[in-house]
Amino acid sequence: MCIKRLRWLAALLVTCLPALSHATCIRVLDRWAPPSYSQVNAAAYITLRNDCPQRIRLRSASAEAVSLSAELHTHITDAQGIIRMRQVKEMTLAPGESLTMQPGGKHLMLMNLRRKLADGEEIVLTLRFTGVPTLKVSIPISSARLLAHLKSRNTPPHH
Ligand SMILES: [Cu+2]
Repeated sequence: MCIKRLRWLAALLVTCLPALSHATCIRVLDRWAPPSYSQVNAAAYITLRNDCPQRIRLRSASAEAVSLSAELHTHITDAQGIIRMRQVKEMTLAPGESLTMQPGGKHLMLMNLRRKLADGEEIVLTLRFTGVPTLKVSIPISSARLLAHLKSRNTPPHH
């Protein structure tokens, strides 16, 4: 296939994509964040499902009302076996795939909080993607979810 035809195809795709990609084809399956107590930064966890026909890339997040910036983070185990947080450029979701954020795994990091995040309140996070429109997600601040997570970690596995 010649380059010209490829260009034409690409132009056609760009023209058609907005019609295909709709905000509702990204589903929010779960969302929560622990209270911040006195921390400078706080984590937030969202589980997304990609019901769109194309691969989706989560590129950035923000929560202007409560933090100066937000970053996409994951955890890695370094050469010394120590688990550390790492910023990532993006999180990708193939069609039909879910992206689960959870403590110890992928998460959104709210950097330099403007104020404390109190149990029971909701904050709004803005998620920006490549491929689908920007999504605003309301995140409940929940100490119960944090406790449930800590409890599940301390429960020995059943056989
Ligand atoms: Cu982090």
